[in-house]
Amino acid sequence: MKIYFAGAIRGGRQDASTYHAMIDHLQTHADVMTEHVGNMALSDGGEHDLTDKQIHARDMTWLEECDAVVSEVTTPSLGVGYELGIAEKLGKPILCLFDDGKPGLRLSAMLSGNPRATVTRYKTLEQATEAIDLFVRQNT
Ligand code: 6K6
Repeated sequence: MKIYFAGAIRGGRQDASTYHAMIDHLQTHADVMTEHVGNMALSDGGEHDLTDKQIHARDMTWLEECDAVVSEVTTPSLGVGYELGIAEKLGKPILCLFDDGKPGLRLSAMLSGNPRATVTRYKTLEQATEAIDLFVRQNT
């Protein structure tokens, strides 16, 4: 199973270690196409090898090729929101994971009210990985 993992990059890297742990867990079940999202050395403004145009083209191809999308949506990100809109139109199963333990953050109604997305609010990484396991089982 090919998983497209989405998480904030220019939106902010404060949750990068959480993305890393989720990707590590996902890799015990599946092929994660976007492993770089969990790379803790990747900053929101860091150097990279590809132009923005190449990043967009590559990520759109991977979205078309994936079997499902898993996203961590606590840090708001234009790129993640865009990817989720495209994934919905492509008919991909979508899991959105939102850390409910962080004060002052509210999930967009475009996700929390979206019947095409499975939205899980978690407080511990264990709760998030349980939701990932269930989502993978239901979509394999
Ligand atoms: C490194 C530092 C700054 O930019 C980079 C390299 N950029 C990206 N590389 C790979 N995927 C990217 C990059 N920028 C955005 N994306 C995609 O959009 C990822 O799949 C993420 O899920 C999402 C993040 O969007 P923003 O708006 O938070 O950057």
